[in-house]
Amino acid sequence: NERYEPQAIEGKWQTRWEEAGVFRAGMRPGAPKKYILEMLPYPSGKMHMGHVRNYLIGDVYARYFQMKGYDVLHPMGWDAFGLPAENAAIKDGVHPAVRTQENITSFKEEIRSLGYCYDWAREVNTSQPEYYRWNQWFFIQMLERGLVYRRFSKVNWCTGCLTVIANEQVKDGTCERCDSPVLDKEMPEWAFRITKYSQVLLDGLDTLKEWPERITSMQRNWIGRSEGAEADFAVQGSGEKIRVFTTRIDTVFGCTYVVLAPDHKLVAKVTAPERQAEVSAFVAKMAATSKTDRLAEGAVKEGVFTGAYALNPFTGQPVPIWIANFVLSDYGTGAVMSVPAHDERDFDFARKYGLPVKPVVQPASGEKLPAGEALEAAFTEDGVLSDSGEFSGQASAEARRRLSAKLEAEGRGKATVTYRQKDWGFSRQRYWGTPIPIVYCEKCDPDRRGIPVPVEQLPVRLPEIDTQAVLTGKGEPPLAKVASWVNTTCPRCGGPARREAETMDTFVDSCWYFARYLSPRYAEAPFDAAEARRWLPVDVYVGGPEHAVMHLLYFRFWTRVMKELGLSPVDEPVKRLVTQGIVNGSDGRKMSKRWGNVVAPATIVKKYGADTARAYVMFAGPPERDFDWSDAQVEGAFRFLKRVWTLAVSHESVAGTVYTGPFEGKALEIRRAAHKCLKRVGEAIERLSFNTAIAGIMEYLNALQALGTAETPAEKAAMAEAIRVLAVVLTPFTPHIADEVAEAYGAKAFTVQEAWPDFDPALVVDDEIPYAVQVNGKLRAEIKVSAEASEADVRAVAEADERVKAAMAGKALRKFVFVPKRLVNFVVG
Ligand code: ANZ
Ligand code: ZN
Repeated sequence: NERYEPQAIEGKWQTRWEEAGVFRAGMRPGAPKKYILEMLPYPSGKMHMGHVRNYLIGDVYARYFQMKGYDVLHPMGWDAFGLPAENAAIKDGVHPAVRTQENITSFKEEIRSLGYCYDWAREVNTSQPEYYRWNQWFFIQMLERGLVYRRFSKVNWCTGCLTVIANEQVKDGTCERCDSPVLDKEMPEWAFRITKYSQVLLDGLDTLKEWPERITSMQRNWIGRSEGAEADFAVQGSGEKIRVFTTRIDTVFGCTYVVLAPDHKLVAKVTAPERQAEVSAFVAKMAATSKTDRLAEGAVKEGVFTGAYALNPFTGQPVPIWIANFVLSDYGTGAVMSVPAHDERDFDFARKYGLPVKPVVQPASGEKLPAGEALEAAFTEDGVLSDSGEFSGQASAEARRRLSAKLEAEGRGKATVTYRQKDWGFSRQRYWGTPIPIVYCEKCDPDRRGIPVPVEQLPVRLPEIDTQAVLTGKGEPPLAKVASWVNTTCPRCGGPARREAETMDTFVDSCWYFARYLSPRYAEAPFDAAEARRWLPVDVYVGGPEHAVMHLLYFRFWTRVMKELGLSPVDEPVKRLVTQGIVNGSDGRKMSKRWGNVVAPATIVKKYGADTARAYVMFAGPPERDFDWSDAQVEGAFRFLKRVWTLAVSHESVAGTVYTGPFEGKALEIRRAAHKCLKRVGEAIERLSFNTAIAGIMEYLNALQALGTAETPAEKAAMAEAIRVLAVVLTPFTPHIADEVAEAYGAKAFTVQEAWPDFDPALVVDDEIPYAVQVNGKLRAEIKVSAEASEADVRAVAEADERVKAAMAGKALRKFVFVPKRLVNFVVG
């Protein structure tokens, strides 16, 4: 065909690849492996450009390494449980399973239309019992090891919807959906003890050398390790002690008041009778304010005095005990020693309520802070202690060590390490998720701690439901309404019992799916440990940076657990992480319905074909960078492929030319262009610099066009090779046109199954300097090497020349003569 018509060729190649099983992993057992993975999608029905880009990054890489001879694993699956399908069901009564299946079908069709190279034999769907039974299995293993537990925690309870709602849905104490009052309610929930791994997860970050620094530092902050001390302040006139947590025990002599969280358990005990009314009112007000609002930037600091006093453990001096909005009960010990001279927050609070300010750390510069109320702002840096008894004159760091040691020796405190990270509460009042495999039996388990379902009874399947009756969005968790399911028998006594009606957070599903791909139908365990030894860790993982601290932390935690369970040998799931940038609309705003700037992948594929869509998206910028959509550049990508097509068609008569050399003049130029292109594109792909790889191919195309038609047998043979090389370098990016061209030039296999040829080093050097190559003083060859080439480079290129090799064959080298920028001479005999 004279004209480039992608619609006429792309479907054909997709079918052929599929039928031939070209992308099956595990077919090259002795070869080195590459496991290339993109974050599995929530099947929302339609693909957007973010998906296109995400999958292309992995796809280009996967195709390239397949050509380099690797056994490549590149799987795809569905994060199929979750809220959108359930909310849609609440609206229109379509069962989430039905909706999800429809979405998967259409999403998969779109993936196919873009020519992605997935091993579909390993497809995983997290909403299938064969998958989620292993979530349940993990749950039970972790329960036995104390890594899963049941706790009570505060939730936002909407008195109208009769359900738990998220912090974001609470506006001024009322529900965003129905305007009813929202109350704090203590609810039981299931949690993973991820904090047991805080330090391990922190240390592991140091080994993740190929993760973006932005992501590892977000995880570091999220885990939030801080070294500090705990100290006991005795409550005056009572046997109680307030234990505070501080990172600045060196400031303890400057503590002028103590603050408890409003919900601290000692508040009721210490409050003086005459302060009772005011304190209770404040506590109630705080209970009605969400934590987010309490801590919001610029939130006013407020508090009340309890009427009680606590004794400084070092000075024995009494200081007033307050409660305030900015102290949280779930951080540290829920109690703070306040040092207004050295902490900004304490300083503001002291100013507002007229509490004393006492500097006890002086700047290391030797300058002296103004005393007391004259201090204009808190001095928050380390320095030298003053007015601190026997510790005066010590530097902050040293004082911290000594003060902590003293507390410890006296049994009144200790040095501590605290982490900001919280355990992961994972039970959800939803239908469309993994049932938690627990039953409650009043007889065997009066405290309702929960009895695990025996492993051999797994999976606990989601029941069939009357969608409209069960998925209403109101009241108890949906599964609690399914009497035939929720009522069961106790595995211990056989008496009546009730199932846990909450389901698991969908982040559980994505914690280990990368391992399920290794043996997706395995029925003995979540995955086959032998396969894990072959394939883990994932070599390259591509996804959105928005997952920095949830998914990307949770799956690191899960990987540690899988190792402890003897399932997998690795400490970390992923070697190299690539977080792709955003595709904005042509107006520079993130593509969104709201802005009306969305470009649907299907539209582009229909108009220009998948190869144009692929080439454009990969050319538009480095993977990690955002880019703005440009119709003009899409046109440009299409014109580029038309030129590829025209070039291939116009030279078709050279296909199959047999010629063995030598190559000189134009023929040599053609070959040099081809080998330089192989080198440049290969190196760029390995750096994930896909845009420069395509730029290299474009330059190559220009060079071939400029060289014009091939006339002599040498030129024809060189051109035939050059066009095969063009097909090779295009394969990762635009695989359909690549296979079409290669086939016309006599290829017997799919280009992706052909080896990515090694470039010939002699052909890639820059042509500035010609060298005469002599053997025993007789000219045997002329080579060209880069001006920067060293003596060793020139010698290597000369030795690699066929004619030089022939002249030296069977003889021993006696001497090597090197005349810079002129000639080399091999003296042999
Ligand atoms: C006295 C002090 C003096 C403090 C000083 C700081 C500076 P990070 O580093 O984030 O861990 N704090 C402790 N528990 C708290 C709670 N439950 N809610 C609010 N604030 C709390 O911060 C630890 C510091 O935050 C602690 O050190 C404590 O104030 C405060 F010159 O203690 B500091
Ligand atoms: Zn029982």
